[in-house]
Amino acid sequence: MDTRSASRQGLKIDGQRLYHTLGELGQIGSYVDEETGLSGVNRLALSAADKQGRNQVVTWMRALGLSVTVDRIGNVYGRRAGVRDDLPPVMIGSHIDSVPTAGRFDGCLGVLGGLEIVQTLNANDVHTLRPLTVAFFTDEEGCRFGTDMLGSAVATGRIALDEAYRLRDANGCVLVDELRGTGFLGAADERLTPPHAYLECHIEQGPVLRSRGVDIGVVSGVQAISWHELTITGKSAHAGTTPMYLRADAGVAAARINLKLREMISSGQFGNEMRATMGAIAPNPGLVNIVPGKVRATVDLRNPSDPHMKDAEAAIIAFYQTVEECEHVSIRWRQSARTDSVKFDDSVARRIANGATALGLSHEPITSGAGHDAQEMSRLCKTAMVFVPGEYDGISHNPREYSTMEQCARGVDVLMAVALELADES
Ligand code: HGY
Ligand code: MN
Ligand code: MN
Repeated sequence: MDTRSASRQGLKIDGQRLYHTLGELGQIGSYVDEETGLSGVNRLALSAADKQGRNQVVTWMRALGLSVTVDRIGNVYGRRAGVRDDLPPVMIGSHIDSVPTAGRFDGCLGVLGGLEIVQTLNANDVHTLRPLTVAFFTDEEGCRFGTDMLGSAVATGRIALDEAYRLRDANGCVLVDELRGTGFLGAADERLTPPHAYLECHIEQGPVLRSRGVDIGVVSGVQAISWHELTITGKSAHAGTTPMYLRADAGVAAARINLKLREMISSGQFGNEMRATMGAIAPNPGLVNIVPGKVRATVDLRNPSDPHMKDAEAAIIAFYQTVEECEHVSIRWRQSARTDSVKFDDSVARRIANGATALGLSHEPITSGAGHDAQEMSRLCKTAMVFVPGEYDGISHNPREYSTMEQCARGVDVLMAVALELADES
């Protein structure tokens, strides 16, 4: 069968249908954000909302005629047969789990964009030489069980399945039990057979593309990521009667570490693109008239340079010791996530740039500030990403997250053009 049927020339997805599907999935786990009055999304990994979202996407996969496979870490693969169905597929994927204060685009654009491509190919009777697989990976965000890109890291061998199964959330819930509870503890081998290529379309989640008026980001790679979980233990004491010199204030210790991160960045000693965040700061008992005896906190370091990242990690770990001595506290810390910087495949990135040009879209190379499943998949096969701009400075992990229908449709049109090229490679 000729795989290059004429109908694929100038093929475009249905942007309205894509946007509608994004809105439908965005209703699952939706809540009204107090601060903005906007509808946010809370589909924490393996929560009831995530289960509902998963079932919805699997229903859409099956309605498109995809054969669905669920593996032992809950990754879901929807496969569209190729003329040469024996060949490794081209895979399009991302995630549908979210942070608790999400918008409706992060991750979902990549998964629903893949389904929109399948629907467009079906509608135009386009057959590809290679199979096409649309995937969503378990717990990309990492904010519930403490380590990001979990499903794709297990699929590509960076994290062992039993290590993933033992992870616990802040309430002590064990990952494997939560996975079983969603009904997505599958039977398929979690170690993925390398696809021919992997593509991911994602919102930029930052201000660069929109501020430059660029339609498409050709993602060259992802910066290094390092997460620490800190347990700072001091001494709870009366806020009024305890003299300052007798205190072991875990709250001050956490504050000093947070300020140190800011000083490290302004020093320029770790390059001028380092980013650091103390996202979680939970004092205990957390009451107005008690010196906090314990603080659980997190440190999130990002740096496009691996050597600078290593230096920054060494510097902040040394500072933990300084704070222990000065504030008379103890600090236990755990490396909860760690990935080196990743460079994507030049040939696929070039195809994305050429695809954008052929569609009359402007494009620029960009390094991803956020982590993505693509960085894990790049260990298995040639991989690259398509970024679309976001409004409101590209804000993300916030209900204000917003990309227009045109921005989303353009990204998925480029994704489809490149996927079709790669799917015809023998
Ligand atoms: O944290 C990240 O970069 C991604 O959103 N999980
Ligand atoms: Mn994401
Ligand atoms: Mn995210």
